[in-house]
Amino acid sequence: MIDPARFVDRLDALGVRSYAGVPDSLLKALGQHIQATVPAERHTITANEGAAIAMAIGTYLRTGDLGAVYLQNSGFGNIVNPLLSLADPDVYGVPMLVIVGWRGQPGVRDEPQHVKQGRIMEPLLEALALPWAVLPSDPDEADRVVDWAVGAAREQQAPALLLVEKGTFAATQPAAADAEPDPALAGLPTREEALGALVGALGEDTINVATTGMLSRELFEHREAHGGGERDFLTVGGMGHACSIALGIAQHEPERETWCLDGDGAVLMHLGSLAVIGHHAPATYFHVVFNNGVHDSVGGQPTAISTVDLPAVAHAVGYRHAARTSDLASLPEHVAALRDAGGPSLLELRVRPGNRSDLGRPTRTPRESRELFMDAL
Ligand SMILES: Cc1ncc(C[n+]2csc(CCOP(=O)(O)OP(=O)(O)O)c2C)c(N)n1
Repeated sequence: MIDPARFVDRLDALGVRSYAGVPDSLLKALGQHIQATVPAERHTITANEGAAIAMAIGTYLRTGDLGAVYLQNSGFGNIVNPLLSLADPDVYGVPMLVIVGWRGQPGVRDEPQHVKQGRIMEPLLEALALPWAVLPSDPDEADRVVDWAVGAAREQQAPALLLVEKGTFAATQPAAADAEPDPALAGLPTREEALGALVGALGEDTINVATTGMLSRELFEHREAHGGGERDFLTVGGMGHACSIALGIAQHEPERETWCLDGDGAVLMHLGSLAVIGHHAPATYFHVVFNNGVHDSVGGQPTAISTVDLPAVAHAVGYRHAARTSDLASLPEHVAALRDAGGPSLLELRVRPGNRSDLGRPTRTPRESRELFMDAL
């Protein structure tokens, strides 16, 4: 296994000192080391993966230095556009290093949403016709491959990509459970408590579209324990698109309410979609953002939400009503206020990071869930 400090030091010695990316559980140890040691002006957690490629382009344009980008391969689709339309040697020829976490690698058990993306990673990388390699987990071999990739990027004036298998980086930080709890968060409910209280307040008739990550898993477990949930759609992949899936449903469903249960990282990933929801303004569309300030599902790395006034954003893009709370006892009143105002309306629910360690995963296949959902509608 590679010590993340050694990897970052090696890049530093090669002149690669700026980082941008969207966090990945498989790259958690590397991300934590970057977060802890690289100054904020040289490390940006971007809204989506394409923006990280764009930042590396900007870094190169201004400094002539290579930027490093990190992402989970589920975000690969988001980088293809700026890679091929801008950074590619056939266009501007911008060198950079792109570090891709390989979920769904053949032979490694993973969730359904990662399996095909994982299986076709190598042919996809071949198709890009850019320099790429799998990062070896042996530290000395890894050094050689990193040197080669940075050299190839410079020589070919091209992005070079490193595919990273599970378990390549050694964990160096204490587990979240050992870390000191943040006193500012102590009074906030957990996402799971807030989710249980919200679905209770919504009643049984709504259509619910849940965002990517732990929230969907928590909703599935809640339904397993308490029943219901026939009209829940779990957005197991495609982070950031739950709100547009809900819009597509609401457009064709004028009778029932459609509720999008979103995350702060996910809502920021494609924030432009809020403007489209506000513009089309379906009266049956409701949006709840569970804001824990971080990408909790992949390791708790911060999002940019701490400087965002989400209700103000919602108002500004045409939502009829928007509010914020962390008080679960007030949820029935908030739900009633959203319903009275009509859609699109938004509630920001402040919750604290973290999840149950024994949280399960959906036991139905996505295809089965989709069929049940459509039958229920
Ligand atoms: C396009 C894409 N990029 C990255 C991921 C990996 N990923 C899954 S969940 C998640 C974090 C979601 O954060 P947030 O919406 O704030 O919800 P939380 O996990 O905090 O509940 C990330 C980065 C993904 N599934 N898809």
